[in-house]
Amino acid sequence: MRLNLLDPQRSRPLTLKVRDENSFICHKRYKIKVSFYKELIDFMGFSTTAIHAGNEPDPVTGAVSVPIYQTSTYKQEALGKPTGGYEYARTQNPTRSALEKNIAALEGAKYGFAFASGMSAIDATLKLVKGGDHVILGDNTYGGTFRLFNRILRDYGVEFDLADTSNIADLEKAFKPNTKMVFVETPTNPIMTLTDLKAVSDLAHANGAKVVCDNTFMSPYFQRPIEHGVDIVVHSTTKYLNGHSDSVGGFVALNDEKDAEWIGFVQNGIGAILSPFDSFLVLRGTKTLAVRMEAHDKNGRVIANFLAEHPGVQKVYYPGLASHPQHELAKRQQSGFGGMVSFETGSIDNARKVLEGVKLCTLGESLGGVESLISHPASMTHASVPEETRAKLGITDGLVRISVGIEDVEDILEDIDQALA
Ligand code: P1T
Repeated sequence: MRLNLLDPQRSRPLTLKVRDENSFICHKRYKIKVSFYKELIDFMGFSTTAIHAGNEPDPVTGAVSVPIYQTSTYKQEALGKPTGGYEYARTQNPTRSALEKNIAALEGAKYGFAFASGMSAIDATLKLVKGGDHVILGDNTYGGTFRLFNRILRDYGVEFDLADTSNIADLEKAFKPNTKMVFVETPTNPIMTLTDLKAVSDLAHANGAKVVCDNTFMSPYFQRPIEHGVDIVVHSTTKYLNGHSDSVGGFVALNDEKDAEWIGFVQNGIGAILSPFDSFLVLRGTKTLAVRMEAHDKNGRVIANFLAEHPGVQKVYYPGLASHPQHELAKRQQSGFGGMVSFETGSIDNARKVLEGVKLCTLGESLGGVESLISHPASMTHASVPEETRAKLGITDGLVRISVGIEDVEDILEDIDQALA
């Protein structure tokens, strides 16, 4: 038999001729059974995978960086015989395919699909449910996710209820006979509440429902939801995966073949695809994901600790603080805490002083870029969430969110300090 393996440490897929799955091959001084090697390649280091998975040198020119295949269609040698296997760029594009392999590998998923935005990736995932199905949505997600359910999907007959997915007893009560999906974000935007992914996956699966996790805040560098039992991972690649605030995109990663087939069908059928240029940018971004996430995490911890001691700050939301109610879960489920920090200033006036007083941090929506961004969730990212829900969750008018960048931390600290003064 011929064995095709994606070995991220090699420049092209490894093709071996072996007798059968019980044959032995040599890998790094060890003799390993073929069946076992397939598992082993999943254990390549994260950075190696980030730099090499999907990033094979161009077979025609040898270009080390995957080119931007800026084309809408491909020549067919004869009727029904596309030259390189590509037919039309909505369906497939080599730059996008490279990115899809890359992020799927980082999430430990077999299949990956790149979309035009995080919202279109979430929307495509929700095409796995139909009118009459019920979805449980975490009660604190990005405002746009709530808006998609509340203002759009509801009109197509998709039922949903909000639940505090950090509380398993609360979640258990939300299941109905027609519940097909549980959608969670962990940590949540912007309150940084965690959901125990293993516990939620066990409960959902026992009730015949799939679990979707929005992994935007952690990125696969700090959290790999599929390893905890989650079925589908979604991302806004606009944030950490791209990392440079210059591209809008989204991603769906999953292992189930039938669901993957449907997501691929939806991606082509609806056409909310990531462009070749954006695919190139994100592919370039993921190469440095590990070093950027380490830097965000290091700076995030410093800023969170500084804010926790500041007399002008009433409360800090950051899972890396020992005072965070789910600090132990964060240590277990994540391998870092990241760069997102929210804090309570007590009033809209105090919040405004900080938001308008910063000089280095930029007031604006979004997160996950190399530059520090500061925002006001109540009037910006979560404006579409009803006021009473916001109040219940702690998204007050005095809440400020910082996406801590990777500038020199002393400079970020000084900036926030002078704005709080
Ligand atoms: O903006 P877009 O790429 O469509 O991604 C939507 C989205 C999905 N999931 C999470 C957790 C998000 O935070 C977002 C977008 N969030 C912001 C724009 C923000 O400032 O929080």
